[in-house]
Amino acid sequence: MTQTEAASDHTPAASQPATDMDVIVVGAGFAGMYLLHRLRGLGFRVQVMEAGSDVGGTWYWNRYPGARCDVESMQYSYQFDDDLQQEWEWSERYATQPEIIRYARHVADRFDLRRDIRFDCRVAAAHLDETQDVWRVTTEGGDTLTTRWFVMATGCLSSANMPDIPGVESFRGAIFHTGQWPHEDVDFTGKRVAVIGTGSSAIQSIPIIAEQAASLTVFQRTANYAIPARNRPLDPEDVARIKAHYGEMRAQAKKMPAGILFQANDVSARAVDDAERQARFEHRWQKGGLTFLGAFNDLLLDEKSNRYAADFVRNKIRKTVKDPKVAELLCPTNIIGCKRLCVDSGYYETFNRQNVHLVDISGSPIEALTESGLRTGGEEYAFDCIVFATGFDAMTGSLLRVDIRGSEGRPLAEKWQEGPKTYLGLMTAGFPNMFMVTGPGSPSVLTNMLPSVEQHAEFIADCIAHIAGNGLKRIEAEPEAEEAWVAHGDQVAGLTLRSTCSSWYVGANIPGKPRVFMPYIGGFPAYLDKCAEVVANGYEGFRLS
Ligand code: N01
Repeated sequence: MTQTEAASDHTPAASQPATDMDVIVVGAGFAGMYLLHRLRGLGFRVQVMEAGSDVGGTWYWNRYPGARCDVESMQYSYQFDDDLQQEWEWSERYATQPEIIRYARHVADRFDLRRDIRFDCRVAAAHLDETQDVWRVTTEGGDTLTTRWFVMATGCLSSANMPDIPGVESFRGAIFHTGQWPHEDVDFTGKRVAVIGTGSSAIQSIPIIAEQAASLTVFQRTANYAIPARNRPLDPEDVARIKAHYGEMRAQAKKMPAGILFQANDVSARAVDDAERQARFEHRWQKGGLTFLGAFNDLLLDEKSNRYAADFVRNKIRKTVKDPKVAELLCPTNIIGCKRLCVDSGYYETFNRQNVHLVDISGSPIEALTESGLRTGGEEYAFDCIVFATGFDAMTGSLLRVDIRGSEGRPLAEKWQEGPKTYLGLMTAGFPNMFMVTGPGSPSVLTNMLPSVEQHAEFIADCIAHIAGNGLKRIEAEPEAEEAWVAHGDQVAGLTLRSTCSSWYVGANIPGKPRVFMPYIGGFPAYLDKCAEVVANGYEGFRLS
């Protein structure tokens, strides 16, 4: 359907009550911005509500030192508008957070999005009024707006996880969370700094904080694997080459399991001799980045193959870190890639600095924050600043923090108390006319998020236009289709090593969270095919009425 056809078609049927808005979208990150643009183009009245003061979503909040995307900038960008992708100039292989925010602002200005975004507006509740098929959306400020369609575009990693450690209020120094970094400059010069956590955010920020701080102490519960980024300025010739064939490249990328174009090696790590295996790992290590796991086709499927890759990285850590005891502590023992792989710039080298110390807390959790620092293993440590790089209540956190109630007033939190269930990660049965972008059950965090959110935004916008254009009022996931999708998701998750460890993918980082492998791991192409089939079969698995 063209945009013009839909715009003229979607006018609500006369029997439908007037609502303040046709669509309310929560979140002005890359998903919310594109949804606004697309839905507006289809002729809908759209209101985006955004808790932050500007666009950018996850990149608005995660502005800690060293924050940078670890998907290459030429791929981590919108593709819906060719002029946009031709004109925008990325400066480095991996874009910094400030550059990504500049890009988000540029998109907001270019498509005149701000006039339909309410900033500093956190949504507290969304309740379905089933008598009228209307959602009532209430903000923390107490305003209520009605809407026919309600879309949560709140991101997968946007609900910061602040561990429940006693004494937080007694600490006299400054506390930071990487996912809620202040917008003012933070200067660690001359300060004694603690970083708690060794995930992607910590691994990016630790080398930068170490350069500033008088001393930096890293509290590590689980060692993590990091592959060098090998970041560099982009070569104008490479950029020109990509831009000359951007469409082709994007199409090729969509055929890759993670939606990221790279040279995958379709050979088992077991099928080659040791010399060749080492050479292939070394080649990937020198290239840098997440595609290290593409060195062989079974690194996430076969434990022995995985061990070859893990041993390779452990040996690199031992060669890099001079103090053998520290090196050993930094060597992860779990499956590589089971927790999300990290990409670093000088992380392991940082532990060779005189002012950097590593404290292993795997056997003795942080007992308390004190007035002057923290206590663990019976020892007191004094700090001026404590940085929590402790991650997020991933995938479900930002959805469940809003009081969402669907049919018969049933809270989403109640429906998902045993774990999230969705159809395609887009809708959940019992919550008609409510969509999620990259919800649990979508490939989302296992893919390049930009093409993933674009695909979702297009699916949702086209679906709304289809319903409205056909004089219908309501769409809802069928419980049977949802169960089948959840079962399929569980089945494919069970085939990989990724589901075997205590990661945020399974909710293991949040006490009490049900253990469910949340993202869909069947690959981006399989997911795209499924969505296309669903649409071709008249929104199969959804109940339209
Ligand atoms: O969070 P994490 P993150 N006491 O959950 C530790 C994306 N991302 O913000 O492993 C002590 O990975 C926890 O320990 P453990 C990316 O998808 C992307 O770093 O649970 N420690 C772990 O070490 C990434 O995966 C980019 O034992 C505690 C750390 O804190 C995701 O965001 C950059 C603790 C949390 O690691 C999340 O990354 C940044 C406690 N009570 C993030 N609680 C790029 O694109 C938790 N920990 C580059």
